[in-house]
Amino acid sequence: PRAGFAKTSEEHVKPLRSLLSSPTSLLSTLDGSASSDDLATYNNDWMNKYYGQSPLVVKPKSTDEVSKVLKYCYEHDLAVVPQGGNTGLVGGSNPVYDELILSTSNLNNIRSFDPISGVLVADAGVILENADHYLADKGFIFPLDLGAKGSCQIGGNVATNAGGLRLLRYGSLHGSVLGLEVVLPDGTIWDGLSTLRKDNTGTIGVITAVSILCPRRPSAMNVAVFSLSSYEAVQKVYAEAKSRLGEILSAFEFFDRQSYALVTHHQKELGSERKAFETEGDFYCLIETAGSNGEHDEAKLSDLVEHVMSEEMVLDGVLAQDQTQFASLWSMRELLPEACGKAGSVYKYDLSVPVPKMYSLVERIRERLRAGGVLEGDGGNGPIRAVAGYGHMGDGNLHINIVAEKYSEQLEKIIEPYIYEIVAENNGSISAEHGLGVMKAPYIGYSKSKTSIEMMRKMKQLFDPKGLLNPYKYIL
Ligand code: FAD
Ligand code: 2HG
Ligand code: ZN
Repeated sequence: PRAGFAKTSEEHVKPLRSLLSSPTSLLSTLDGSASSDDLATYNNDWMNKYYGQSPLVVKPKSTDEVSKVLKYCYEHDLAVVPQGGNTGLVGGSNPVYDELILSTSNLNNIRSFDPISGVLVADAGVILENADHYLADKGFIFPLDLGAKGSCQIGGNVATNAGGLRLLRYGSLHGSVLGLEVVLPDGTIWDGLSTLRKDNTGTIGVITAVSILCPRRPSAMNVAVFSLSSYEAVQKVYAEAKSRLGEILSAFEFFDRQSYALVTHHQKELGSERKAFETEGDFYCLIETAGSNGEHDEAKLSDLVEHVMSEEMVLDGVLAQDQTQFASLWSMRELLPEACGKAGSVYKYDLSVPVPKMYSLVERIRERLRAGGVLEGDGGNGPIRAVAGYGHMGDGNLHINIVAEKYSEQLEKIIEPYIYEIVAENNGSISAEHGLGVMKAPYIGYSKSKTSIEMMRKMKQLFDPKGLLNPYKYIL
């Protein structure tokens, strides 16, 4: 039920607008400055699974404005949801009831870049792809890449500690975060931009700027995709890739036949050409190399390709010959969330499981759905259309996307908490990289001990004593 916060009502519109330098920085159905359709983009999530009811969005243009808005909300007991690009996949970025939405979209300046140290200081609302393009011009790279790069914002990335496609190379994003500027729930601005720390805030403050250590952009990159006959074969190729590519291995992703079918269909609809495999398989893996000497890297990758082909570890392989093919091979993996979304309503699970056991979870979920009478064979026209398994093999991070005809309580009950039980059985985590949000708040006990949860609760209480920031999420 809705907690006892004040209602986000009309009386707050004028005072809040007066805190903002531009009248267009406040959108509300309460004064007719926006329609409910205008607000739907902010209220609804990327999957169309979570729908908020907020009548008010503020889009401050400076840290100072964020501070004034939060101070006002604190004094008037208004709950607030910070929102970046709204690409989160666990319902964390949307209101549950009428919480005010504080969007960081208008905080979008790059503040500084030092080409000697590689330190980038930028506003939280800078879109990830824009930050990376800016860095590319200077020979640097953002130490995070993910399929949502065109919309997600670096503040949102840091708040969720997003993992992404190159964690294998650059490590956890928090390892690259040198500092943050944060506005606390009562409006206090904490300038931690120049200090060396790797802490994130998420629900205990609004990140307004980040300082990030960016590596040099590798001058030579290549990618290969293989089709394989079994998950065991994927593991063998992974071991070979690690030993034969060593320091130039920068990503190792895998996906199954069901994922491949969905993405192939989606790419056809998009009209994008892609080199097909002569022999398709039950599994696919994508290997990326990144280094500083093209010839050396190519020799290593060719050696790997030759080896896995001659040892019949793979069925077929495609190696990118140019930049266009590089992007097109990557798109096979990057477009997977979108491909699943186009095929139906998707139940997404983002799990950490020991690599050898990873795929058995996908099989167990399929069995469970078949036993429940909602999945026939591999899918098709029943309530469940497909179960796709893919993920960041190198990070032990499995994504299960259950594509349903529509979201229903009956389906959810078949899947949850069963899926979390089998994760706990395997000592895994129910949230590898996407966070807990609304979706997993009731299930945190499957991955965290009572003591850890209590510590998190105390931290939250310390920074946000009124519990105004992003309520109903994360910890209940
Ligand atoms: P939002 O979705 O707006 O917010 C996410 C959470 O962060 C919310 O709880 C919100 O309240 C909070 N938040 C946002 N901004 C701030 C701020 N400035 N201060 C405090 N809190 C804030 N995730 C991965 O980890 N790896 C992937 O490979 C990956 N791929 C994706 C691919 C696609 C196609 C999509 C749609 C999503 C993917 N994600 C992935 C999910 C991922 O969490 C987000 O894409 C991204 O990190 C969220 O950034 P955002 O700006 O959209 O944040
Ligand atoms: C990815 O790895 C993202 O593509 C999204 O983390 C995963 O949509 C998903 O389940
Ligand atoms: Zn992922």
